[in-house]
Amino acid sequence: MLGMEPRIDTRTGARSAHATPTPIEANSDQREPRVSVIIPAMNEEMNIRQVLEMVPSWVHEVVLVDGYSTDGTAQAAREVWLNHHVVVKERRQVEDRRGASRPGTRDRRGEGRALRLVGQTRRGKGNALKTGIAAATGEIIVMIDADGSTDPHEIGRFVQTLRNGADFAKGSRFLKGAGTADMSFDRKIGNGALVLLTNVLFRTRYTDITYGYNAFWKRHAGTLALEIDGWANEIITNIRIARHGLNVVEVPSFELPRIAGEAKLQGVYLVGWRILRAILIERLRPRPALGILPTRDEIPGVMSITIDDDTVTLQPEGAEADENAAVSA
Ligand SMILES: Nc1nc2c(ncn2[C@@H]2O[C@H](COP(=O)(O)OP(=O)(O)OP(=O)(O)O)[C@@H](O)[C@H]2O)c(=O)[nH]1
Ligand SMILES: [Mg+2]
Repeated sequence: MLGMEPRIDTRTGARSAHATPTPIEANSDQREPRVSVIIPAMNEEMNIRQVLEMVPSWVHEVVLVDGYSTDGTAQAAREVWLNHHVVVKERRQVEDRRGASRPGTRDRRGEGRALRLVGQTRRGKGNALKTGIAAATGEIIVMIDADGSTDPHEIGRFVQTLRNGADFAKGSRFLKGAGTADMSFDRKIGNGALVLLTNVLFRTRYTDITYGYNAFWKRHAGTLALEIDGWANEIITNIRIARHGLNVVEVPSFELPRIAGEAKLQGVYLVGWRILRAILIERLRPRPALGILPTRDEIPGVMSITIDDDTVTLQPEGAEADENAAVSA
C-alpha cells in the first residue's frame, strides 16, 4: 500500500532552514523509539566532520560504515565525535542570585550516545548499508550520505513520518517543496525514466527512485534488497518494500551538492544500465523471500565511542570491560 501524500510540513532550501526542533527533541521519554543513523562513507575525510556535527543530539547512535577508506575518514569521525558532538543541553533546577530555585539548562556530555565505526563485509554502497543495518541497535533506522548531500537536519522529518504510521519513509527530491542542487540534467532524465518504468511495472506511485535518504523501522529490514551489494540496492529496495506491502510514505527532501571531493558513483551510464537490468529481473521474480542480515560476528572492525556520565569510552565491541580505553572526560 502506498501513501504518497506527504503528511508533514515541507521546509526546504538552505541548511539552516531545517534546523527546527522536532517533537522528539522536546520529548526525552525513555519509551521513545531509538534512532540509529547509518552513514556509508568511502574516502569522505573532507566531509564527515560537518555531517556528524549536524546530526541531531536526540539520535541514539550513528553507525559509520567505512568502505575501505584510504584517507582519514574514520579518524576524522572519531575526532569530531569526541571534540564537538558530545555536549547536550540538560534541563535542571538552578538557583538565582536570591537563592530561589528556577528551571534552567547546563551543558553536559551526551548520555550513552554512541558513534559506532564498522567495516563492511564486501564492497559497494549496498553492502555498506546492509552491514550498517545489522550493526544498528535502534528500532528506527535512518540512512544518510557522508558527503553532505543529504541534510541531517531533515532526520526529524523522516522519523516523524514513521511515528505517524509509515513503515518506510522514502525521501523524494520531486515532491512539492523538495528539490535538488546535485543532479545533472542527464541524471534527472535517467531517474525520471526509471521512476516511470517502476510505476508501470510495479503499480507504485513514486516520484523518485534513485535517492538514498530513507528511514524505516528495523523490524522491516528483511524486506530490503539486502542481497545487492552495488548501487542498484536502494532502487530495488524501493520496489521490494512496495511488493512486500509496506506502508511507504514519500518525504520531501532537498538534496545539496556534495561538500567536497569526488563522486564515488562513476560511469553513470553503466550504473544506469545495471539498475535497469535489476528492475527488469525483479519484475520476472516471484515475490522475493525476506533477506537475511549478517550476524554481529560477521561485521568487521566494530569500534564504538560512548559518552556516559561525562566519561568517554572508546572500545572494540564485544571486548571485556577491563580492556576499555577511556580516552577523555
Ligand atoms: N561504505 C561505503 N560507502 C560508500 C561506498 N560507495 C559510496 N559510498 C558512500 O555513499 C554515499 C553516496 O555516494 P556518492 O559518491 O556521494 O554518490 P553520488 O551521491 O551519486 O555522487 P555525488 O552526486 O557526487 O554526490 C557517500 O557517502 C559515499 O561515501 C562503498 O562502497 N562503501
Ligand atoms: Mg552524493
